Amino acid sequence: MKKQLFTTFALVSALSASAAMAQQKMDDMKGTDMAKKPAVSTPITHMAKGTVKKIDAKTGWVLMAHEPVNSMNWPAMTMSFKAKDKSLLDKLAVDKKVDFGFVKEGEDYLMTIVK
Ligand SMILES: [Cu+2]
Repeated sequence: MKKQLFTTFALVSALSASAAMAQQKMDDMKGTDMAKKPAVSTPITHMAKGTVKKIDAKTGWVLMAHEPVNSMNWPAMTMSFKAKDKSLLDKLAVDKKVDFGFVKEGEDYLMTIVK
């Protein structure tokens, strides 16, 4: 009996939680472009600061020692990003510290902005 009551309670909480979440989502979308346009998944651009470690001009892969990225929940680390287009590489040089933006694309991180 006790167990059954608990199960019912858990179910009701789960249902109201998801209803609340759905409501929250709607509120978030109000006044944004997403509310008007059909849902096209636009990748989020994450901004980071980092020092260029290596550049592979042939493949466009760049090794970066980046500072923590809060929007990704990342600590500081050294990892590779793929430059979205080769013109971004012109703004990079080994040991240069840059602000850059990237998006997650499949399993890769695509560098889309270099400041
Ligand atoms: Cu990283």
